[in-house]
Amino acid sequence: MRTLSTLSTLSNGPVVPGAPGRLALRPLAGGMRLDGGFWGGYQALNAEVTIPHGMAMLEETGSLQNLRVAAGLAADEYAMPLFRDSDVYKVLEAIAWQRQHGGDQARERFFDEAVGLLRAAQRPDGYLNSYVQVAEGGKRFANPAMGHELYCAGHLMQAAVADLRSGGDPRGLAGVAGRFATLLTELLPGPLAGFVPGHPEIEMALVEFARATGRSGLVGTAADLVARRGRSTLHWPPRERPAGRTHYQDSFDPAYFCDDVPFERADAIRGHAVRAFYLLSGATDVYLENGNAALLRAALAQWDDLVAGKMYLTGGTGSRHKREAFGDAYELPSDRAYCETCAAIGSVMWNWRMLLATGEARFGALIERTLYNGFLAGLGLDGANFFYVNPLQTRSPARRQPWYQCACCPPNVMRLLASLGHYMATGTDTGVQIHQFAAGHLRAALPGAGALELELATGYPYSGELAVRVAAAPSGAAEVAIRVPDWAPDATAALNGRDLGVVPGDDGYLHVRREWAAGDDLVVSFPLAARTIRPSARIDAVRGCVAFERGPLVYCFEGVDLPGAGARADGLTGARVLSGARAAEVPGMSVSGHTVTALAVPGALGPAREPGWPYLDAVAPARIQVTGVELTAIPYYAWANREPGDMRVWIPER
Ligand code: FUB
Ligand code: ZN
Repeated sequence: MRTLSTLSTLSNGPVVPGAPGRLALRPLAGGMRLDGGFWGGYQALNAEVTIPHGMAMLEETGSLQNLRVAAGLAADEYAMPLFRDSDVYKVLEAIAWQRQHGGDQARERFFDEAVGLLRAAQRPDGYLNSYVQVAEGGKRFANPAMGHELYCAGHLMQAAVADLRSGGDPRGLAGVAGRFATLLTELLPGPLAGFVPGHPEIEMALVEFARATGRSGLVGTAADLVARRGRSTLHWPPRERPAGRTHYQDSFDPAYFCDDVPFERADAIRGHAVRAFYLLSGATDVYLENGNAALLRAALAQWDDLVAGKMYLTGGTGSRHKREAFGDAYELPSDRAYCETCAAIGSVMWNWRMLLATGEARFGALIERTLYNGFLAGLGLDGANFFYVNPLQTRSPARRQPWYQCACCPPNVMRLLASLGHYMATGTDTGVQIHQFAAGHLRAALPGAGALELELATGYPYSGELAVRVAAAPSGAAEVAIRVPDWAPDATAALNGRDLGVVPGDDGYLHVRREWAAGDDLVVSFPLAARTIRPSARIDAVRGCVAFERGPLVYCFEGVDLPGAGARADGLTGARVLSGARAAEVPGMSVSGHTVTALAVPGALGPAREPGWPYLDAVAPARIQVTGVELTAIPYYAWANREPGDMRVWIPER
């Protein structure tokens, strides 16, 4: 049985719940230190390339200038969109988390200068929003649906939490955030009593800020904001239109804002995907603090709805470009998939909270699927080019961009990668649970028994072996639990070379409980054979197609890998895999200098143009000449890093 008697050794990561009674698992103090390996490599790339790139882009694209203008230090036009401040906050958050892995003078100088600007721009009563101050003549909270003031305030608070937990000065960024939080505690119950923020984010931020500062009253403010939703007050265009404004380009109903049904009664995941995930994260955080079980019940129901038919194989979400929204169940077109990178990040953030709340392996499994696929595809292998949308099929060449006019995704990637070690493992009073597999180090304090310290070595996701070496052992027995992915039910484990003959428990974890000694070696092997995946027949868009996975990776085909690629104008259009074909592994393929295990799949290519029209009777396919080929699939996250071409995850089976 799991016990969490104390939170005395608090984590310094992004989610640090204060009420042990509501936690099945607790985050580890220090998280997992990522040392090299796949994710350590990405974290280093983030530190060396992605974050500095973000710092430069904030200057180049006017986000910092907006703040200078708001502070009265410069005169300029406001650089839209109106939530630019949030990009600054997310980069600051990334810098703060990254500080936990080693400081850097240039990053810290940037951080301090930005905090100086924020201080200068903040109004004496604590209000801060460069758009409202510069472009709206200071008219505050006039546009609840689209104004993003509390969205930006939430990102400010999350950045401040990261700073506080990474040794920052409590009077610095946290001072700025604290003054805004105080203003909100005055306004929200009073003049803003009917205000519902159009884009959730403030809810989880207030809870985290409460946890990090001890201002527990802010949890009530967050709970109130969650409870306000669901009365269909949010609408665009606004029901009461400002005088003189008649033309609105688009319209958004309450469901887009998750404002159509009170959270506690909502059992469907719907609306704008990022809004939905941020609200779910905030509501789960509120549950973790105040124990309102109706919030957890609704979150669980929405999770079931998500995985039952509103999520792509990659863990990506949002089937509709229009409104960046979830579609109906099984409405999962590959080519029109939106799958915003921020939605993948929001899903990881929420699933981590659900894992802490329930201890159930399915949440760790979804984090894994999303991290390796839907999320990671959003970052180029060079660390400085991004995708905002992550479809599962493109016909025309897709090019990654160094930044976006609406730049929510790139800095979101930065903050997740910088804090990633905190999403890997958890602890209880009697042991540790390893949910994600990475090379690194972790330390779990076990009350009254000392600490269990583990060194983890693995070539995951390309090797299925995870070696766990005990660096320091507690007194008495302790348990190491390792999540066993659904695709590896025949995982094996050996302790100090002796086969343990253990199988995963019904809860999806392999449990090894014993008195550990320093130097003990636990080696778990997950067989990584390539798998052919078939979609439910309910998903119209990919009926008759298959996809391939190996370990946690979803694979895709790129036109650039076709034999004679340059000469084929129709790219992958005529490509098929042979019915029942098995994929063979091709280790050591280089994709722009990044080594992957590719898959070779027996397939066929039709002619560049099919004769006649594309609706064939039963005998007609025989008229179409096909050539046998070996098709190459690479991990989906690595696509669009070579010559531009087409791509598909799902491919017809012949
Ligand atoms: O509205 C702020 C952010 O911009 C959203 O989270 C993204 O979906 C993008 O629309
Ligand atoms: Zn985004």
